[in-house]
Amino acid sequence: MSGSHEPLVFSGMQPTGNLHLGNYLGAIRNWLKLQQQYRCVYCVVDMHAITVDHDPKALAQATREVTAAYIASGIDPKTSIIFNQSQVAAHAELAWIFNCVARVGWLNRMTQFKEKAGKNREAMSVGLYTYPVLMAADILAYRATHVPVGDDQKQHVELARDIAQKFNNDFGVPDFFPAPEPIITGPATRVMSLRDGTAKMSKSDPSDNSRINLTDDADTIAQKFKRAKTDPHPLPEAEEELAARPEADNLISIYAAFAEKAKQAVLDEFKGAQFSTFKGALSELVVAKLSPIASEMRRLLADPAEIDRILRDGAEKARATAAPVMAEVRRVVGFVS
Ligand code: AQP
Repeated sequence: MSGSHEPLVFSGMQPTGNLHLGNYLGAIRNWLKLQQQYRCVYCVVDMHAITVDHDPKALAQATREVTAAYIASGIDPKTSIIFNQSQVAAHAELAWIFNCVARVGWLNRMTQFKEKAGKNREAMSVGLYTYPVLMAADILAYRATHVPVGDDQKQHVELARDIAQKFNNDFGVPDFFPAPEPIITGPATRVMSLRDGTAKMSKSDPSDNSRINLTDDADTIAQKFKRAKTDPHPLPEAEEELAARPEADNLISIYAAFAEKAKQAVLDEFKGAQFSTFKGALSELVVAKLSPIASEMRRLLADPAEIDRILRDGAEKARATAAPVMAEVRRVVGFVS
C-alpha cells in the first residue's frame, strides 16, 4: 500500500479506434476484479487521443464506444467513476504543473514515444512527447495508489512515481502524492499481433487482421485466428518451449487468459495438436467470451444520450474527488487564489 494514502484505483483507455482483445485482457478485465475491492476511477482519455491526428466526429463516437465497452464488460457506473478526461479540468491543470516538475531527460527515455514517433520525431506533436506527464496527472489528481495496465504502460506508471516523488521532495511535502503502483497481472499482459508475434496487438495497426476487435462477430474472429501467423510445428509439451515460438506463445496465452488456466495446463490439453485444431478451440472460446460483450455494447450504443448522461454524472464525481487535491496543489506550488 502507498504510504498513508487510502487505496484508490485509476486507469484509462484512449478512444483511438477499435478496442481489441489486448485492451480487454491486459486492462479492462483486471479492472472488474478491482472494483469489488477498491474505489475505482476509470477514464476515457480523450485528451490523450488528440496527441495524434484525429477526426473530431470519430473521436466523439469512439469515446461513446469505449464507454460502452467498459460498461458491457462489467464496469458498473454506480460503483466506479466512469467519465471522459476532457470534462475534468484538473487533468490539464496538473499536467502543466507536472510539465514543470518532470525532466526532459526522463521523457527522452520513454520507449512508447520512440516507437510511435519512429524516424519522424521532429514532426510529432509536443502533446505526444509529454503524453506520460498527462498520464501522471490523470493518476495523481485522484491520489490513486494502484494503476491496472498492460505491460506496455509500465514505464509510464514508473514515470508517474518519479514525478510524485520529485514534487513531494521539491516542495517539502513528504507523502503529499502516493507512489502509484502498476498492477500488471494475468497470463496475457502483452497480447501480440496475430500477424507478427513480436509486435504488440494495437488499435493503430493498419491491418485489421492483426487484432481481434471486441465488436468482431463470430465468423470474423474464426477467420482472423485461422489466418493468424504460426510456425509449422505441433504444439509443444512444456511451457519453456514456447519461448522461441512467439506466435504459439501468444495464442496459448490468449487461450489461458480466457480459460482462466495456467499456460502449462493449456499445453497439457493440446500438446502435440496441430494449430488447425487448437485455433478452432481458441475461436470457440473467444467467441463465447466476447459475443455477450459485443451485443451489450450494441444495445448501449443504440442510446447515445444515456451514455453521455453516464459520462456527465461520472465527470461530476471525478471533479469532486480531484477538487480538494487540486486546492492543496495550488497552495503548495504558491498560486494565489
Ligand atoms: N497488446 C496489448 N496487450 C495487453 N494490454 C494492452 N493494452 C494495449 N495494448 C495491449 C493496454 O490497454 C490499455 C489501454 O491502452 P491505450 O488505449 O491507452 O493505448 P495503447 O497502450 O497505446 O494501446 P493500443 O491499442 O496500442 O492503442 P494505439 O494503437 O492507439 O496506441 C492500457 O492499459 C494498455 O496497457
